[in-house]
Amino acid sequence: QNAWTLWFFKNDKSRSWEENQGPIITVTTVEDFWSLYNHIEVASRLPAGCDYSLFKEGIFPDWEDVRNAPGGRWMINVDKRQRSQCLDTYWLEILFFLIGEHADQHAHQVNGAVVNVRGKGDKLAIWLADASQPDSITRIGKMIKERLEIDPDQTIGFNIHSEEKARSSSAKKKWFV
Ligand code: MGP
Repeated sequence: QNAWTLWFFKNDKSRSWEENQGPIITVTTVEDFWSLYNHIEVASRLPAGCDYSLFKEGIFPDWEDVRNAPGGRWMINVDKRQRSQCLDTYWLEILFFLIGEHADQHAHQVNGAVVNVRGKGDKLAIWLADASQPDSITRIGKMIKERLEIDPDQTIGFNIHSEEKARSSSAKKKWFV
């Protein structure tokens, strides 16, 4: 349905956050996706401070892009001890969710996804276009939990970009599933 661009973020302190984001390649077919996936390092082996992002072609992976600005992101924290066991599987499942357009009638809401590799604990996020659509947001959140087989007792939260931008990382979460 869509062309998807993979981005890489490397934390170089001499450059701005935006300058540290660089597009790697845009893929349009499943075959292209696999040759890309097989050529790059898995997330769990990236140095701390790096990110991969996969976004629909034309969307910059930041809060400021016009297609992201009214939206938000579902956040999944991956404990340090879970990195080797879960991070790469979760990320691959999320990539399938994106390129396979598995959100069905809500697929237009899905702009992209990010994996943050961090010493303090890794994070995965699914970025949605419109934070004013609680029904599709919660539906997608439930789909992700099911797909990743996250324990139903464990909650994941949705952050609104505009609030996050304003309040940095301590933003309040508006929805949980
Ligand atoms: P981060 O990389 O999402 O998480 O944001 P990290 O490194 O775990 O840090 P924490 O603050 O969540 O604990 C780190 C910082 O990068 C943010 O505080 C912002 O300064 C910057 N940043 C992150 N994002 C997603 C954006 C963005 O979309 N736009 C801009 N301008 N800066 C961002």
